[in-house]
Amino acid sequence: MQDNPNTVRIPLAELSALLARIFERHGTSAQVASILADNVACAQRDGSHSHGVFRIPGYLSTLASGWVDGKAVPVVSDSAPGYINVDARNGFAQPALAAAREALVAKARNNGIALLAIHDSHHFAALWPDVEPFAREGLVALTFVNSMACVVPHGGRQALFGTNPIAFAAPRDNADPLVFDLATSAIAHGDVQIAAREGRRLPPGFGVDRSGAPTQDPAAILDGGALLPFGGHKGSALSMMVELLAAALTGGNFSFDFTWADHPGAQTPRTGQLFIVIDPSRAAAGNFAQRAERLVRAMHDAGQPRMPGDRRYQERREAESLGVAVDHEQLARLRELTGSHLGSDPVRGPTP
Ligand code: NDP
Ligand code: PYC
Repeated sequence: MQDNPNTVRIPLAELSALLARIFERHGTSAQVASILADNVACAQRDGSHSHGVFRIPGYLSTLASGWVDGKAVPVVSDSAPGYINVDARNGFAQPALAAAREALVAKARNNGIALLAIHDSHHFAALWPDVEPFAREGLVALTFVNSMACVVPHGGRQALFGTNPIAFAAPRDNADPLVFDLATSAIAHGDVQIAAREGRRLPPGFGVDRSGAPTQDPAAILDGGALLPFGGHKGSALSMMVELLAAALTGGNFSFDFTWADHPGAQTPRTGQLFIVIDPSRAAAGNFAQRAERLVRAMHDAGQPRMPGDRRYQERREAESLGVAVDHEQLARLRELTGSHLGSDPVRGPTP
């Protein structure tokens, strides 16, 4: 695909190192910085634009507000043969997953299935990086995260649910895993912000303004309005399920439980995340990946041109050969945020 003329390409490792310096300079531990930097850099690499470098200002204003603890050390409790709880201690969700991941995989392999329940965590990212690696190890994984009250339940009058994403990953036979990762709202909040910034109107049925009237104006949704679930009552039911699994079950906040009012600048939801990991080698059929392959072939034969995840893998392959695409001005701002922006530009050469 032709690059936008304002885009430069930078190696993934360089982008990740740059982001890690920024996170650490703005109040995280080195370990948290490295985990978040990899997550954001990989989202940017795969073209997950609403959760790539676009999110850095939100991470930094949240850290500056004192709302999240960027140095939190998660506490992992082995509560049953197939059940792990993690108290993220008001830190980010990804370090909490990292702390429990090895034990979770061991339990899934030993028992056929295992569950990881994270609470008091902040998830400000795409979910696919959390599940895709499980599928690369031959496991099936599901995850659920609730966020902040900005979605009106079906037929309701006020925002209550979060944008509440669900991600799923399953191994294939000699192919990249099948992965879907979707908000249960008609559109992710991040994409509403991007549309507002670019002055684009949204399709009908995505949101309402502060008086509850339908609107296609993203600014009206952000200014006291709200989003709607995708697919009417069906998306609303899935969003309710996410609140139950990611909050009621984990012990984290519901999306309507917290307020940023005392922390100006805070943007990250302080909620919970649930993982279900299954070892398909324990199944009666025992040939899950081959059966997944048969399904994919049948879907292609039925006319579906691509599987969920395929667009990301395509962007990833391009980034692996050309570098990760980043807007030139955005990259300059990132370099300033490291406090040592007299570096070399991967495309334009050394800064004079
Ligand atoms: P999209 O609607 O862009 O995509 C949803 C899924 O559908 C993706 O897996 C995508 O695959 C797939 N897909 C899209 N178009 C097609 C197609 N034509 N054929 C087959 N599959 C397709 O995602 P959302 O806007 O709902 O979410 C964006 C991101 O926001 C997600 O990463 C989500 O995790 C994140 N988010 C995070 C929240 C949080 O609290 N942390 C809250 C809400 C959202 P592909 O990627 O290959 O296009
Ligand atoms: O895009 O809806 C969203 C979102 C919420 C929290 C992080 N991303």
